[in-house]
Amino acid sequence: MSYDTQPKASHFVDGAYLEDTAGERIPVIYPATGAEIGVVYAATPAVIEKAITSGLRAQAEWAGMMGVERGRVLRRAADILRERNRDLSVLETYDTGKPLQETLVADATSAADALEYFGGLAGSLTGEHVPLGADWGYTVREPLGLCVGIGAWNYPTQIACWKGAPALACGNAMIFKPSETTPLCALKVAEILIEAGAPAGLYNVIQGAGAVGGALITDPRVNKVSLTGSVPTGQKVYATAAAQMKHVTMELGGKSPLIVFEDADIDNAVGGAINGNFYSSGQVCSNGTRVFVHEAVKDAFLARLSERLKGVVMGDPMDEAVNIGPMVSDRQREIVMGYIAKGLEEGATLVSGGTAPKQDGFYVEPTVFSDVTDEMTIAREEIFGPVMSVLPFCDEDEVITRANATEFGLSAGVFTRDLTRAHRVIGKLRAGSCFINSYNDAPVELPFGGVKASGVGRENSKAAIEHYSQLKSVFVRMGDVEAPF
Ligand code: TXE
Repeated sequence: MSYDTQPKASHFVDGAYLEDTAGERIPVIYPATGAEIGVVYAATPAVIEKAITSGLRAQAEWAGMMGVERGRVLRRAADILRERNRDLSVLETYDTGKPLQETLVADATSAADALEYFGGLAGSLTGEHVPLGADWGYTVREPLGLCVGIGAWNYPTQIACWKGAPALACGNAMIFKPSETTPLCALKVAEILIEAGAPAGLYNVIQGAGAVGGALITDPRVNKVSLTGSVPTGQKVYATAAAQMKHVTMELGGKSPLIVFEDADIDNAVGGAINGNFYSSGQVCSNGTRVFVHEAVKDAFLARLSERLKGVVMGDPMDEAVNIGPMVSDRQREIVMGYIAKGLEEGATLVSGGTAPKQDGFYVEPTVFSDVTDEMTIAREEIFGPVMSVLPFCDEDEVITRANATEFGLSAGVFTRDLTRAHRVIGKLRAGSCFINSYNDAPVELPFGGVKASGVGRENSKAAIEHYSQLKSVFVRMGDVEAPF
């Protein structure tokens, strides 16, 4: 397949590609081969300044437009993303290594959903009238101003739009900094927004690692930061934002429980566990990596899982028959292999996988451990790779306590045919995004986000509007003002 992976320039600022090779060189590595397929340069102070000044100028113009006009631009961008889905999916695969089989249905399409959904909402963002006896008041929903989005490397197109679409719908401008590991896809989003009619500067993309992210969020002209990343980075970014009282949305890590009760449909539960551990080679923040399986069905669950694992096709992610691609980077492969070694060392039983095939690219086999205990490292820390831990349990109260015994609280899932138990258990699990008889669905209509260390705020749905706008309230006196003197 011939495809030009070298972007026209590193950044997209003020409506056009922009280059400044004085910044740190960032190689773009194709995870399936380890080959360098492009290069970008980290934003210099001059690039950052241009991103901020053009963003401020565009925001003033954009906020003055009618909501339906803003919405039309977003919905046009959604249409363009869908028309170019195949090209954008190929690029997503080059950027991340995720199989084309996945990227064709999960990345540009999900990004388009966000633009379409928030484009539709843009015209109905209103305040309210508040009667106050003879007087009255009203509220106005106003944009925050200039927002910064900082992305992780697992869903570069989706994250660029999950942050950009609600921000723009509310009348803000955004500067998006992709992860330095996957710099390509967000540039296409910026290009498409211009094509759809967004004013130059409204959605700028600049490259770089933590230093560039840090420079953006310490600038007093920036009003909000939305980060998808690890908990340690979230803590740093949140603290930096707090110093200037900026708004934040934090989508961070997880170590989520997926509970399979003895009355569950085992095939569906196995399907949920596969989706919640091996999709995108396990590089998904909401993954249900602690699979609690009732003792009575543990053997049946593992037997069916082993059977289904025969369907793994690992290899060239551009081959649409392939359903497991490489890790995003050599570093990530090393991190994952380190956790697999820890699992073996601490006495978990290896059911399948466990090795990194000796071939080009950063591959790790889908790996399942059983007899995992709550204290083991693989049951406590986010691995961010294709490693499933199966933990047996006997009793509902016991499994709820164990499921909640984590610093994280992003997601949780329950498989059972008992309707009341499903809702009772979900009600007691401390997690933001939950699933009953399913795992890892993320429709734009439902809020997405975590509790505890997994984050602050919500993406998607009407809830995201709260995180990209603020209310002004206005008291209107109809009579005379009474004063003490
Ligand atoms: O993430 P980071 P990394 C986990 C996963 C992975 C580990 C490290 O376990 O192995 O984190 O991945 C930017 N100010 N997750 O290093 O460091 C950074 O440039 C401002 C889970 O890629 O959290 C990138 O754009 N920005 C997670 C983004 O933050 C800063 C998804 C995330 O980087 C910054 C990704 C700073 N001081 C990794 N430091 C999930 N659960 O979704 C870094 N950045």
